[in-house]
Amino acid sequence: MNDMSALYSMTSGTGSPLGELDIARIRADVPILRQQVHGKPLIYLDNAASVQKPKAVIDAVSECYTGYYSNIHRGVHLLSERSTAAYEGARGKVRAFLNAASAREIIFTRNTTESINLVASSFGGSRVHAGDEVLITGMEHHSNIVPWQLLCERTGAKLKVVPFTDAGELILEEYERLLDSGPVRLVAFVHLSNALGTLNPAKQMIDLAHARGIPVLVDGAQSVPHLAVDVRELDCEFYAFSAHKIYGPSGVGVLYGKQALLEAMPPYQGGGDMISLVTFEKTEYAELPNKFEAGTPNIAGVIGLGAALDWLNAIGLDRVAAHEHALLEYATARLDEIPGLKIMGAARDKAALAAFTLEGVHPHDIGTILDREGIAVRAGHHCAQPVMQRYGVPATARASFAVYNTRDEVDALVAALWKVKEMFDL
Ligand code: C6P
Repeated sequence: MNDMSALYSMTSGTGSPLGELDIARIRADVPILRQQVHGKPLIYLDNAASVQKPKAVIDAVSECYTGYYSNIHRGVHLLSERSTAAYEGARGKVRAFLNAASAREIIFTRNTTESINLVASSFGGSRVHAGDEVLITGMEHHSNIVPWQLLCERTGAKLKVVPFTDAGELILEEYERLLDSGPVRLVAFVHLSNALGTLNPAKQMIDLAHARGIPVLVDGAQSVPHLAVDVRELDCEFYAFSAHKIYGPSGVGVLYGKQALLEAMPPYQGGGDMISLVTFEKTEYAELPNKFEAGTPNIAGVIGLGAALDWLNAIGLDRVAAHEHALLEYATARLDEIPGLKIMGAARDKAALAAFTLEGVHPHDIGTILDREGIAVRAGHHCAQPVMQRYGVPATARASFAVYNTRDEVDALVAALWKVKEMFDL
């Protein structure tokens, strides 16, 4: 926590460490929350898809473009120096945020999806061969399935999948069995499931893989906005996330990778900024992290990510996690009051979201009717179709929380769901 955390200091007596005044201040920081939709105040509960942006982030992006924007790493002029310093400063903030050992271990990409594709292509392409196995879990987002399928198609390797229980918890005995049952070259699993809210036992899973000498990639797209992540404590080889889910701009992703591994991996893409010398005969690649950042990156977006991390750190991730936990507990209890509503995912360790079905109503209808009430939720398969297949449903409605959400908003959601039932005569 830094000095600004004193701004957010009252306790609420609702299980949340953030009092009403704190939440009011946090909400005041996020301009879009003052919008109306369909003539009603916006209640934004689609944070797992993408979170809304604090003014500090919007300002950082705008100040970059209005004050000092230029391309980075290239010019000797003042603007280029300033842009480079701000861009590399943001890399330093990400390093500190993840507690990575070095800023060289932080690669900027476009999003989580590209971070995972980078590893599948570069690490997978050089280390995974015919007959080898890649182990994922049954609750992965498509972004942590399809890149491995592509790799397996290319190499003749096999994709193995760890199953999970009806409650949405990975079956760890099966995980261990699969780790031992073939030549697994990489484990890739989601830290916090976007479809179930399950918080997987990342440290335990990484230790189990390491005991067998197997490297691990963690998909942190949903976890980083909700809990403090320490990559050195986790000891994972790779950790991927997106800026847009952690109060930053869209179009920026992060890949953390252990330095020795990144150094040994071939480049993912070729082009400008990732080289030290090019001739027609041969190219020498740049040092980390540039080796993996070909072409002009999203400069202002990266700087915006740095501002987002400052904003979140000022509140304190421990308090964010506790607030959202209290909110989820409250939401779960209130949603459970509605007959015919079934929450999908009841893991003991769960965070940030409640996905549900309502008997007799298609999730898309739920989403459309809630929208008319000013409430934004996501309805669909959440890019996790195998999870839907596991439960035999086509889709769910999902309310997902951010630090700015309140109990009143949960009450409004519940009231609107009662309206949905009335409309369908249920
Ligand atoms: N999930 C959701 O509504 P990108 O699109 O690359 O920023 O993130 C992909 C991704 C990867 N892993 C997990 C666990 C995710 O939840 C997501 C994005 C959004 O759930 C959009 S589909």
